[in-house]
Amino acid sequence: MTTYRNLIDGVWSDSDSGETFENRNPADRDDLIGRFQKSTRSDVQRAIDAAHRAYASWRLVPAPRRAELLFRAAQLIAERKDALARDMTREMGKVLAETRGDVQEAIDMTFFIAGEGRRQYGQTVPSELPDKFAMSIRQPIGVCGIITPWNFPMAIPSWKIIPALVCGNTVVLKPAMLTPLSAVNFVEILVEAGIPSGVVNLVTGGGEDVGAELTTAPQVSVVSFTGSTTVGRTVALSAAPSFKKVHLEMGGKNVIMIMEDANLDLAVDGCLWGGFGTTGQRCTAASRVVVHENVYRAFLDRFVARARGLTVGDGLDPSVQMGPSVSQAQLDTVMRYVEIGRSEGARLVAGGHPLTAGAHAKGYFHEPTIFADVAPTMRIAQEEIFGPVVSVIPCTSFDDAIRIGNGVQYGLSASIYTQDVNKAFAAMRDLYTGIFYVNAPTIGAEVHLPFGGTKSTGNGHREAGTVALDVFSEWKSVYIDFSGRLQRAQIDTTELPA
Ligand code: UN1
Repeated sequence: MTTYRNLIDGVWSDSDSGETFENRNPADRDDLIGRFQKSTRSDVQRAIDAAHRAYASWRLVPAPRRAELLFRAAQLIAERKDALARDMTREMGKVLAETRGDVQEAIDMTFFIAGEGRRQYGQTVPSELPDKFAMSIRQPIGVCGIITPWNFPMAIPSWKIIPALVCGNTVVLKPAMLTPLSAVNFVEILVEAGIPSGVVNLVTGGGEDVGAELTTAPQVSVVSFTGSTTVGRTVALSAAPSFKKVHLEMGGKNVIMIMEDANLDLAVDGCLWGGFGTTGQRCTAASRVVVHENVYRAFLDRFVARARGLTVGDGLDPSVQMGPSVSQAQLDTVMRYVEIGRSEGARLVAGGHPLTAGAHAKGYFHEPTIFADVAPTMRIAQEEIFGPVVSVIPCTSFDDAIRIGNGVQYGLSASIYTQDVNKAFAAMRDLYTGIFYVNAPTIGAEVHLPFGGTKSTGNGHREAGTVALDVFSEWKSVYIDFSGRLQRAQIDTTELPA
């Protein structure tokens, strides 16, 4: 059994605490994956100091040269995709096909953003004055504190770290305590690709120590966080006094709207994949399905039959379709919401129980669960559960569906199933979310378009796409006067020569 270390200033080192924590397989608690450093605020401070020192030279490396190292990293991830995916399934439970997808997102993001090493476009504009040049350039910001969740243990670190690096920043990464191995694997590859010492640092441990230090330390200029809305609020509050740039990517309660003209087979497939993929543990999960009353019964019967037929088990087994919840705490949350749904009067039509016998005895398994006849105001239709629980809500019209769809505090992703192009476009315009799908579920965003949400899902920033650079750079406007005389800008234009 391996004890993994923090990476600080290019050295894999033990925490000052002398303590470690365990990482176990959520499909089999007996499977101990490794021990990781339970880090202190002093460890984080050393990592921040290292990142701060490394920034002085990394920011001056030409962006195309920085990108060369990133291209090399993408290549290495691709070569090791299978082993990385297996480690990830073992530490967080989602099925191998999905962890391969997670690693692939890291590959795609790294190649895509490395390309930005040659494309950090600014603007060149005419000056108001003669013999004067005007332009804007992107500048790196400094040390970035990166705080990542367990549900996409390699993809999300890559979404944040790679754009931070290509812009010339340095990084301290705090991965979720449930998935530190994928973070170590990712950072090891960055080191192997030639990223210099101190440019990327990794510190494992809890939010109250590692996270708190990253969000308050004066030398950290940017914080990028993906996780729950509750923790996101804490991050924003603790980063506010030092005016850090804060990027938050938080909860979702995403809706699939099924209109009466929808292709129901397609819709059922979409709801299964959107609702139960990653065991429902995606911020983009389709946890609400709003169905037109005229097709409600037909849809529900098929959806329930298919959900009951899903094979739940260890994600390393290729015949398994849905893995465990990531932890006991997450499973407890799922069970608590099943109770809440029952007590609110929703009709439990599939699942509803943990799976504890036989092959399921040692993991955090739960049946794919569907509540029908859910009222839009019920807690199971309002609150993010982050588990395999889908609420099906009847609606009477297109307008009713839009109203229900928008009637939550979150705004990440939404989808409509319809054959009517007019309804599709109207819904695309009127759903107040950051991502929208037509005839596809709410999950599966691609790396080269912006990713993020409205309302309590985010704070106005986006990651992925070329706009990812906006979080990790700031603009400098540059004026070069080569006239050799004093020229006064913003004078009354009547003073200009005829
Ligand atoms: C997340 O759930 O935190 O669009 C990210 C998707 C994936 C990313 C999900 N590409 O579902």
